[in-house]
Amino acid sequence: MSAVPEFARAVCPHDCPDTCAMRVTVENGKALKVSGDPDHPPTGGVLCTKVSRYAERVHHPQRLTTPMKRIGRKGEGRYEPITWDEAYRLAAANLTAIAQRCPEAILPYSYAGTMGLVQSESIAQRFFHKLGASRLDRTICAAAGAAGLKYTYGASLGMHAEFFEESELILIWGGNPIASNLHFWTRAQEAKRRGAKLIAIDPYRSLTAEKCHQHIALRPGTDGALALGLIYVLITENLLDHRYISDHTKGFDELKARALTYPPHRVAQICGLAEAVIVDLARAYGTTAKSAVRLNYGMQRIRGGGNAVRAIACLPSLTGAWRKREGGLILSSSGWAPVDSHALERPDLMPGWPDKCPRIINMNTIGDALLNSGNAVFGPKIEAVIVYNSNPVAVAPDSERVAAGFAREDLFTIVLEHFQTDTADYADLLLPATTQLEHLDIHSSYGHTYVMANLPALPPVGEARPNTEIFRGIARAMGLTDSALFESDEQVAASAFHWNDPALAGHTWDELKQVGWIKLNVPEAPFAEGGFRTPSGKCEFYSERLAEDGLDPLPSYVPPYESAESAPELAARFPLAMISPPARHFLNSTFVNVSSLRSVEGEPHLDIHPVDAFERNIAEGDQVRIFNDRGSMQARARVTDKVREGLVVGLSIWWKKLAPDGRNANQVTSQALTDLGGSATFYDCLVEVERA
Ligand SMILES: Nc1nc2c(c(=O)[nH]1)N[C@H]1C(S)=C(S)[C@@H](COP(=O)(O)OP(=O)(O)OC[C@H]3O[C@@H](n4cnc5c(=O)[nH]c(N)nc54)[C@H](O)[C@@H]3O)O[C@H]1N2
Ligand SMILES: Nc1nc2c(c(=O)[nH]1)N[C@H]1C(S)=C(S)[C@@H](COP(=O)(O)OP(=O)(O)OC[C@H]3O[C@@H](n4cnc5c(=O)[nH]c(N)nc54)[C@H](O)[C@@H]3O)O[C@H]1N2
Ligand code: SF4
Ligand SMILES: [Mo]
Repeated sequence: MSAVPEFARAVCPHDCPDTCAMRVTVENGKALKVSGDPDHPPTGGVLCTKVSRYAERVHHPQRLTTPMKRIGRKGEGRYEPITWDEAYRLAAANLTAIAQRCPEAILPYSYAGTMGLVQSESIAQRFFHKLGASRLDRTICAAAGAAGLKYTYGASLGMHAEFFEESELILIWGGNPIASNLHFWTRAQEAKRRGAKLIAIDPYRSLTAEKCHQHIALRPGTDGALALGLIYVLITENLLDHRYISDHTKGFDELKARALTYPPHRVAQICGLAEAVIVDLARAYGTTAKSAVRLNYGMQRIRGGGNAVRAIACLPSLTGAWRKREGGLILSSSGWAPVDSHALERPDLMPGWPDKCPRIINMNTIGDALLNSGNAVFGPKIEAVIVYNSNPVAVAPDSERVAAGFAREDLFTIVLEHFQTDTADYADLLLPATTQLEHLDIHSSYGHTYVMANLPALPPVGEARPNTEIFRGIARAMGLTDSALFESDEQVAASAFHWNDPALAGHTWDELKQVGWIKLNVPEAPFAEGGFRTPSGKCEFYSERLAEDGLDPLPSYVPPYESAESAPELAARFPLAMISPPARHFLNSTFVNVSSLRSVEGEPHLDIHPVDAFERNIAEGDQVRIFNDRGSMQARARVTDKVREGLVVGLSIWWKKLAPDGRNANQVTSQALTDLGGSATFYDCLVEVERA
C-alpha cells in the first residue's frame, strides 16, 4: 500500500530569469511529479517543458550515487566506487600537498548549475578563500550586460516583468523568451491581446521572433550601432523627454555628439537593414508612451556586448519611458535583492584580504589557463581544479583547448555532479551531489522581485551530498578548523540577505521558510523619479568611472572581432557567422541526457540560408561539417530563411558524448572577451560549412 501523496515546496534552481515556485508530489520518498505553484504570481502555476520533467532527472537511472575514483585514462570515463571517507582522504591528500607549496595552483570552476545562494557560492567560496586558491571570474554568461548596466544605471536593475502586460510597445531585443524566459512571454502575449505591438530584434527568426508583429533581423553584433541610430532619430526628430533628461540623466550633450555620427544610412549599412526600418522603429519607440524593452543576453555574447547594452539602456531615459510602470527596460533585476555576498562568501578569509588577494582567472579562458605552464604574467601553473555546478568541457568556448587542458596528466581534478557529464569524464575524483529536491536553499531572481526558500522534499538519492556538505567534508579531512567552513546550510541561508534592507523590511529567514516567498519592496515605476545607483544618482550616458578606467565614457559601437569588416582575411576563409543559442528543451547542457527531452531536439542541427546552402551544394537533411581554425563539428543541415544570408545557427548546448560525432558548437567558439566585463563571445564566431 502506498503512502498518501503529499506536496513539498521547492524553487526551480536553473539559470533562468523566471525562478519558478514548484510543487513536488512525493510518494514513498520519491518525487512523482513537479508542477508550477499557482499561488506564486510570477509562476502562475506553469513550469516550462524541461523542468516539468525534473522528477525524471532526479530519479534518472544514471544519477551518480556514490563517490568514484578514476581507473581509466582521463576523458575515458571509467570509474570505481569508493567510500566518502576514502574520497575525502584522497581529495585532502592532493589538495594539501598543493596548497602547502602554492595555494594559487588550486582553482575552483563553477557557474549556475544551481542559482541557490547556499549551494552555489557560500561554503565553497569560504573553503577556497581560506586555502588562498586562485579566484574565478564568473563571466561566462552575463558579465558584459552587467557591466553595461552598472555603468549606466549603477546596478542590475530594471522594470517589473508583470507590467509588460500593460505596455503598448515591447521590444524583445536579443532574447528568445519562448525558450528562455517563458513567463515574460506570457505577459507579452497578454499585452498583444490588449493591442500592444511586439518587435523582435534578433539576427535569427527564433520561435519568439516568428510570433512577433515585426522581426528586425540585424547582423549579429551590431546592436550598439542600431541603438545609436535610434538615438540619432530620437534627437533629430525631438522625440525626447527634456525634463527627464535634465533631471535624471548625465552627459546628454556628449551622447548627442556621439549619436549624431550614427545617421540611419550609416547604421543601415552596419546592421544590414533598410534605413526606413531604423527610422520607423525610432518613431514608434519615441511616440509610444508605454514602451518597454525586454533586453536579453543573446545580444551581448559578442565583442561589443557591454557597449551595446549601455547604448540600449539609454533609450528609456531619453524618452522618459521610465515615468510609467509599463515603460522602461529590463535585462536583469538581480540588483533589487539585498544579497549579503560578504556573509555568504567571506572574502575576508582570503590571505592578503583586501589589498593583496590571490589572482583572478577568467572562466572563459579556462582552456588557455589549463594549458599555461606558468609564467610571470599568468602566475603559477594550475595543478588542481574543483568543478561544481558547471560542465566546462561542454559549455566553455574553444573546447578543443578546454578538453586538452582537462586531459593533462599532472592536473588533479575533482568534479561534483549529478551525472557523468563530458567534464566528469576527466575527473580524478567524481562526487555525487544532491539536486534541488534533496537539499536546502534560498533564492533571489534576475527576472522578478521575489526571494524564495527551497526546502528539501526528498532524502538524498543514493549517497549524494549537498555541495556545502562535500566542501565541509574536504575541509575537515584537510584539518581546517575555521568555524565559517562548518556552518550549517540553515545558518548560511539565514545570513544570505541583509534582512534589514528596506527591500526586505525586517522579514526573516524563518518567515521565508514558512511562507515560501516574499515580494521585495521595490517601487512600481522604479526610476520614475530618477534614483539610479550610479555615483551621480543619474542615468549616466557619460560615465566618469569608464573614463577613469581608460575606457570610452560614452556608449559606442564596437564591431565584432570576427566579421567581414573587422577581419577581412579571416572572413575570406570563414565567411559565415555562427551563433549557437540555447535549444528550447535543454537548459545549457542540463537535460541533454534526459531522453524524453533530447528526443524532441532530435540531433544537432545547423540552420543555413538557401543561398549559402546552394553555393555549397548543401541540401536539406545533409550532414555538414562546420569548421574554423579552432575546430570542427558536424550537424544536420536545415535549409531555411529563418537565418539571414551569411548566418548559420546551431542550437545548443549538446553533450559532446551524446552527439553523433562526439563534438559540439564550442569546438568553434573563441576565448576572446567582450569590451566590458570580460564576458564570453560565443556569438562572435566565423566558420565555413561543407558537406560531410
Ligand atoms: N530553454 C532554455 N532556457 C534557457 C537556457 C537554455 O539553455 N535553454 N539558458 C538560460 C541562460 S543561462 C541564459 S543566459 C538565458 C539565455 O537566453 P537569452 O537571454 O534569451 O539569450 P540567448 O538565448 O543566448 O539568445 C537569445 C536570442 O539572441 C539572438 N542573438 C544572437 N546574437 C545576437 C545579436 O548579436 N544581436 C541580437 N539582437 N540578438 C542576437 C539569438 O539568435 C537568440 O534568438 O536563457 C536561460 N534560459
Ligand atoms: N556555444 C554556446 N556555449 C554556451 C552558451 C551558448 O549560448 N552557446 N551559453 C553560455 C551560458 S549563457 C551559460 S550560463 C553557460 C552555462 O554553463 P553551466 O553553468 O556549466 O551550465 P550547465 O551546462 O547547465 O551545467 C551545469 C551543471 O551543474 C550541475 N549541477 C546542477 N545543480 C548542481 C548542484 O547542486 N551541485 C552540483 N555539484 N552540480 C550541479 C548540472 O548537473 C550540470 O551538469 O554556458 C555557456 N555556453
Ligand atoms: S527553467 Fe525557468 S521557466 Fe523553467 S521552471 Fe525553471 S525558472 Fe521556470
Ligand atoms: Mo547564461
